Amino acid sequence: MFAHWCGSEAADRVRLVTTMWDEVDAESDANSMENRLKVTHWNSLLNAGARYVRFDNTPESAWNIVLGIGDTGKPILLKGLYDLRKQLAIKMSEVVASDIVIIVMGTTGTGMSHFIDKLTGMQPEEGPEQLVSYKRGIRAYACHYGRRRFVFVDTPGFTNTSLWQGAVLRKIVDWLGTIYRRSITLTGVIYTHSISDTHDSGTNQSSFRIFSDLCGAEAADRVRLVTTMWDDADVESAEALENTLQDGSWKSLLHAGACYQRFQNTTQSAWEIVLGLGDTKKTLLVQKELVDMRMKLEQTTSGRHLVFIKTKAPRRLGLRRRFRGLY
Ligand SMILES: Nc1nc2c(ncn2[C@@H]2O[C@H](COP(=O)(O)OP(=O)(O)O)[C@@H](O)[C@H]2O)c(=O)[nH]1
Ligand SMILES: [Mg+2]
Repeated sequence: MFAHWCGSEAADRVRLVTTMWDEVDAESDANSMENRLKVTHWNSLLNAGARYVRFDNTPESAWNIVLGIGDTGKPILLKGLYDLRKQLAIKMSEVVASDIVIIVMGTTGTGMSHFIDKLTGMQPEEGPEQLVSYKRGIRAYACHYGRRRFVFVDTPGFTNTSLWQGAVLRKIVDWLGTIYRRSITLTGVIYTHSISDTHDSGTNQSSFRIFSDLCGAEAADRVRLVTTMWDDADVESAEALENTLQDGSWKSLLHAGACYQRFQNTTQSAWEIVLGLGDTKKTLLVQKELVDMRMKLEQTTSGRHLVFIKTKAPRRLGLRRRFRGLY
């Protein structure tokens, strides 16, 4: 993430500094860690012009590092932050079979995009588009962790009408079907649920049913059911909701092998959830139904209860004006 923020143009402004050398017991271990960092995580930034230095825990050492940078100013962090979303966004055709692909789904507003922002270091998106669930497409962001490339897939989220749930499901399923036709399967499917909601609402229940039917029991071990907004919630009612979900709507998917986790609104917590998935890949039920069994979306387990419209139907039916006020 740090490397992305800096960008390669400003790499010569960067000093990668190791600390705690005076606390090291076995110098050989520290040396091998130092070498490992240089050839793995730090490699691309060093190649682009960054310098590596040891800090000796003395004022002179600190000043040497700072003065060694010189006084050439370059926009580092702000430029990097501004551009990060553009830098990480990839097209569906750029996803490859060796990627660890993780899709995030849930009801709109439960923190799907925020979860991906925490993983990648992207700033939240601004503007009215953020509110319009149906109009948003599927977006994929690629970032490296260790030697692996992770692709996080952000979805528009389900809302409270069957019509829009169908439209969102179609977008998600088109994406999943297209990558599966290219032999790309998923490592993880994350479902976010806001724990600060006071109860398991009808919208949440229907979103979850679509989600669960889309994954299927065989791929359940790839699923992480994640509650968000713990820092915003009343703990007592949040824990009561947590129990209600685990003993109610979520029970059968958990029984089939899905895991339940709390998201603590930190980068570390997001990565713990993601890394806990390992790198096993599986085909989701809807991918088998669509591609292997050649079903139409309307016939699939997740799609058969929904209402589907053609993308341009709202204009033809004159519904667009009615819905404009709602979303
Ligand atoms: N305090 C807190 N805010 C969160 C958390 N997760 C998401 N949010 C906020 O909730 C709002 C909606 O999140 P967003 O990711 O856009 O929802 P999405 O529709 O599911 O993509 C944003 O303002 C987020 O910053 C969380 O765990 N804690
Ligand atoms: Mg979002």
